[in-house]
Amino acid sequence: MARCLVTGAAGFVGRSIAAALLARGETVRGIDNLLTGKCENLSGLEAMEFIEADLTDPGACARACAGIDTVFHEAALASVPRSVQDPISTHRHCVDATLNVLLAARDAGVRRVIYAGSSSAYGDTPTLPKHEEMTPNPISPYAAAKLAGEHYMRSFARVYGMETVVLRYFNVFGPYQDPGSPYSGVLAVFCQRMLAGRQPTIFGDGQQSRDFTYIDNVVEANLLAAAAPAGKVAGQMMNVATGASSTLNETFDILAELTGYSGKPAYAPARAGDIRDSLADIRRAEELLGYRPRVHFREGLRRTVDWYRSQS
Ligand code: UD2
Repeated sequence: MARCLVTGAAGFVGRSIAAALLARGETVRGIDNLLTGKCENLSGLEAMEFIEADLTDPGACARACAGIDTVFHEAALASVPRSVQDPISTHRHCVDATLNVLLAARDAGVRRVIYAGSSSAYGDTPTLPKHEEMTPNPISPYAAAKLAGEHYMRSFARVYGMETVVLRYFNVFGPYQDPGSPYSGVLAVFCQRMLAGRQPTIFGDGQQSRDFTYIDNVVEANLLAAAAPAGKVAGQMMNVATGASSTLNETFDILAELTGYSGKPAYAPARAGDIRDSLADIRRAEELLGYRPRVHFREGLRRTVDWYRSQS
C-alpha cells in the first residue's frame, strides 16, 4: 500500500482502521465532517493528516483523494431508526457521499476503494445464514442507502476498471463506538448504561439475534482486502462477521456478568425497520481474503466492557 485515505476517520470503524494502518507504518490521510465522528477519537492518530470536510462536497473529495492509492470508505450516517426519522440525510451522507468519493477516486487514479457495506442489505428474509448470493431485501432507508453504495462500487469496477471491494459488516462493536446518541449501536449503549448501574431498554422481546462482530475482526478484513490480489477481490462483495449469533437477551445476560449490573432490562416496542435475525455465512471472505474472525463474541465483549470502564 502506498498512501491510504480513510473516510469517517473520526468515527468508530474509521479511526480503528486508521490506527491499524499507522501502526503498520502506512501514510494515512483521514477525512471526517464530525457530524457523528468525534475529535477525541483522533487522539492517538496524530501521525495522520486530517481534513475536516464533508464528502457531499466534491471539492473536498478531490482534495482527499489526491495522491492516494487505497481508500477505506467508512464514512456514513449509520442507524436504522435515524434513517426512518430522516431518510434524506441518510441518503445524502451514504449515497451522495459515496458517489462523490468514487468520482474523486476515479479522477485521482486511486487503485482500490474498500467500502463498508451493511448486513442490513439482506433485510428480513427468513433464510439463515445470510450468504452473498441471496437477493438483497433492504427494509429501512438506511439499508437501501448502504446497498446503493454497494451497487455504485460494483458499477465503478465494471465501467471504469476500479478495484472496488465491498465488505458487508455485521453489527460491529468495540472500543470507541459512541454510546451517547439515541442512534448508537446497542452494545455501546448497554455497556455504558450497565456500567453506570442504569437500566438498558430492549426494543421488542429480546429474541432478535445478531452476528455481533468485534472491531478487530473488521479491521483485519480491511487490511486483507487492501492487500489481496485484484484478480481475487476487485468488484467483489463479501460478508465480514463471525458466523455465530446471539440474541439480545443472551447478550444482556453476558453483559450483566461482565459489568456487575444486577437489575433486569426494560422492554419497549420493537423499532420500525428493525430486522429479526442476522447471521452471516463467512466462507466467501475466508476464501477470497483468508479472513478468519480472531476475536469471538464473549472475548470482544470483555474487551469492550474493559474499555468503557476505563473511560468512565
Ligand atoms: C444495522 C445493521 C448493522 C449496521 C448498523 C448501523 C442489521 C442486522 N445490522 O444494525 O450491520 O449497519 O445497522 O447502524 O441490519 N436495540 C435495543 N436497545 C437499544 C438499542 C437497540 O433493544 O438501546 C435493539 C434494536 O432494536 C435492534 C438491535 O438492538 O433489534 C440492534 O440494534 P442496533 O441499532 O445496534 O443495530 P442494527 O441491528 O439496527
